[in-house]
Amino acid sequence: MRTAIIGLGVTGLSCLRHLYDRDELVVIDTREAPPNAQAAATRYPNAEYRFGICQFDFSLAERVIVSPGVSLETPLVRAAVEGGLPVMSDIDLFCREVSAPIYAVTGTNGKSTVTSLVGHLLERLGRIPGVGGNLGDAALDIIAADRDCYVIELSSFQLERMQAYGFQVATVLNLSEDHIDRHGSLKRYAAAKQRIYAKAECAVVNRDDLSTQPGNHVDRLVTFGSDVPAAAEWGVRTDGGRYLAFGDENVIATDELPLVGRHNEQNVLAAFAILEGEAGGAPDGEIRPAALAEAVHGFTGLAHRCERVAHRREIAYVNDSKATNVGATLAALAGLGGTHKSIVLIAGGDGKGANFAPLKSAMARWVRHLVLFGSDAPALAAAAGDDLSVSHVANMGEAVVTACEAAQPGDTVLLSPACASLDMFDSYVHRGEAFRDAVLGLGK
Ligand code: UMA
Ligand code: ADP
Repeated sequence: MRTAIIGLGVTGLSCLRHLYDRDELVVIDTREAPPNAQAAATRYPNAEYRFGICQFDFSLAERVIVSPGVSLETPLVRAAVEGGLPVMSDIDLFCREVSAPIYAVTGTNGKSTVTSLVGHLLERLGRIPGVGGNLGDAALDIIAADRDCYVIELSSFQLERMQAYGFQVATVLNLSEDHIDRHGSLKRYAAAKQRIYAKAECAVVNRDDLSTQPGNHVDRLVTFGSDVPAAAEWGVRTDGGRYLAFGDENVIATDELPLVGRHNEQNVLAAFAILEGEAGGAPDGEIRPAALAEAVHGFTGLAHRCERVAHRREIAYVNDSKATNVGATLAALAGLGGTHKSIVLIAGGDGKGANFAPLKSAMARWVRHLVLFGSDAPALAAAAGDDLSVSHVANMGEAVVTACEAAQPGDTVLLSPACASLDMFDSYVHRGEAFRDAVLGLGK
């Protein structure tokens, strides 16, 4: 078969490796020098490479695998579609290759945390999961003979171009505005997320967010939410303490959880619900809630997600660089905000076309001072309104010094940008490291 692969990033390279001995391959990238050009040419010399082009004659190709970073609206992909070629994602190749159960996680926020936590829980329960996808390691790169199941994080970009479906457990954790610049509207973004449920055996649904319910029929539903759970549901009980609960069974006290913030309570509940969903499909059934509570210990959380990087002169410094949309920053403010305005918030970057207005009341409630940088700083300042004190700065170093000067003992300096980083940094990781370096540079 002659296959065209569009994009030579992490995904493109994984597809190239996977298909090299099977298909005749042409690898196309609109960039003159894509990141993996050298490695690909050395390792896979018999593939054809076409870089720095926006048009291609697809008449000899039989299918096209499009990397997630490439919009389906680009002239290149449109030409392939108009030529009648099936457009696929790396996840289609993955689903066709593996026979072990797949637990698939999407949502606007919490995907990486839940995917990693489900992997952690499975390992603690004696399983051998492969864990990856949008999280970082391409799905095709985590396939291994000894894996007895897979937990994969899926983005809306991967889902919108997937053809194969039928996950053992699928979940949309939550839904709020993101990637509007790519999808055009919240409706189309939500529709892409919904594709995870097609032919799924079990759906894990957030009772707090109706848009996470499957639009198609799914045989088995497991739910989680922040309310008191009914029988066989996951939720929160507050009788004599605060507990994550399964029906009327208190499973774990929230102050024993290894992750901070109310949003992370929801992430742990979602992970428990996924495990229960997967056990429902197993011939020998049941996972006991007490075993899940035991297994959650030792999970340390991921870097750049509400990560405390320093405590200096009675001020906490928290790196939430992965908060690349409004919903994530709202969760961080609600999770870390106390009873008064004790947060100095550093935000800004590329807002991806988002509406920042929902931040206004949360900032009025919890933010003492707002420090802004990046291309959407003016839009964030407008959303904050005239009552909040705001500083505009040029870079992360200035942002941290300004935030430090504005903070008072007992406060938290929080980097939670509500924006993508790419206007000023290579990635959210680079942005988070710049924050940490600047904080450590403040000295004792
Ligand atoms: N690009 C071009 N021309 C091309 C191909 C790519 O300009 O011909 C650009 C894209 O516009 C993009 C960049 O190159 O800016 C990377 O695109 P890619 O599709 O090559 O990306 P990969 O390196 O394959 O990484 C992708 C995911 N990236 C995106 O979806 C943008 C990674 O998620 C994921 O970890 C990886 O596959 C493995 O599955 C990153 C991400 O930011 C972390 N995801 C978004 C998010 O989480 O919000 C969806
Ligand atoms: P994703 O992979 O979906 O981007 P992460 O687990 O990496 O999610 O978390 C990214 C950011 O989203 C965190 O830094 C936090 O601010 C926020 N967040 C995490 N979990 C939730 C949740 N359940 N609801 C809302 N926001 C969340």
